[in-house]
Amino acid sequence: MKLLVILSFFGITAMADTYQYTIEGMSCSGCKNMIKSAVCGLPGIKSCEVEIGSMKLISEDGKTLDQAAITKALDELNKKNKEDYKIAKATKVDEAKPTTAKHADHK
Ligand SMILES: [Cu+2]
Repeated sequence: MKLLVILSFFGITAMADTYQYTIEGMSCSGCKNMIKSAVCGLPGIKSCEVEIGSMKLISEDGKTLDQAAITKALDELNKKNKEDYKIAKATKVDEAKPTTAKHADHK
């Protein structure tokens, strides 16, 4: 919270934390729905897209994704449903930087 105030003070827009995950053990839309209900409701997540074998999460502005909570949610889901979902890869996605407008060559 303090950090957010400082960032706003300096006029820096607080950015969201975006991650793309590769998930092993998913094979159908049932898996997709289970992971969705286990992960998408976690606090601090603004956008949650789950596909078979992957998911993309975006935090609320100025917050970071709680990776431990996400892993824990999957672990609990595995235990409850005897599944074996596992995050094989987590890649931080850089926010699209504002593209400097390139002037088209008018000839
Ligand atoms: Cu399935």
